[in-house]
Amino acid sequence: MARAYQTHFSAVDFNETNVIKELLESLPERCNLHLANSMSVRYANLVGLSETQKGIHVYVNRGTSGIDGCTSTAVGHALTSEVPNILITGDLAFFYDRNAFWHNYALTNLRIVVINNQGGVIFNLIDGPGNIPEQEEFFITNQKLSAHHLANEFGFDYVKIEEAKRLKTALKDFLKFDGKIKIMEVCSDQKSAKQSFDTFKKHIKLSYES
Ligand SMILES: Cc1ncc(C[n+]2csc(CCOP(=O)(O)OP(=O)(O)O)c2C)c(N)n1
Repeated sequence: MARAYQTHFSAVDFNETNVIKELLESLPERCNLHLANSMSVRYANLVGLSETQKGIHVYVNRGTSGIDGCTSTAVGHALTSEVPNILITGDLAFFYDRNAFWHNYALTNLRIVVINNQGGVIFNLIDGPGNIPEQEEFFITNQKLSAHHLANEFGFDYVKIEEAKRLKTALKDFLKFDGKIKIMEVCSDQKSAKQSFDTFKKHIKLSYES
């Protein structure tokens, strides 16, 4: 696995797996990490945290697998905990649960990373739904919303990431806990997400075979 990791991440590409890797490496020493369904938790599971990252508590409703309530859970936890709370979510899970922000409490210790590939990319990446004619409309559910509007509406800080060059410095800034809820929207697309995930799986498979 370590070899797969090295091979896969030696290229400085901009794709969902690379973003997750950079983000997990940048997490503060003590924090709560919330992972939405579905690719957020799958990516994080494959990329993993390092042995030295001992103060990070990971939360995910993987047993029930709903996209409903992933944001609400992170919001509730942020309201009741002292440490930073970081949520990684896809666009459908994020917009589906937007009422999580409709209250009057300040969320100074919450950071949200929205991987926006304009649909539920999970259904492009797994066998089964990937091969049927209704895939686009009923499984992937293509959509065009931007988290920028939501951030404006609620008065949150917002940063948009579209290339690898800005990612590291943007993450440093984003993860400073300086009193305001922040949203980082990572612009992705179905095609590159599929490519990077397939390549990552290939590298993992090869590392076990050789
Ligand atoms: C309440 C609910 N409705 C539908 C689903 C089925 N479902 C599982 S993952 C998913 C797509 C999630 O899309 P997104 O949040 O953009 O994440 P991505 O797949 O891109 O990682 C859907 C609709 C679900 N898990 N829960």
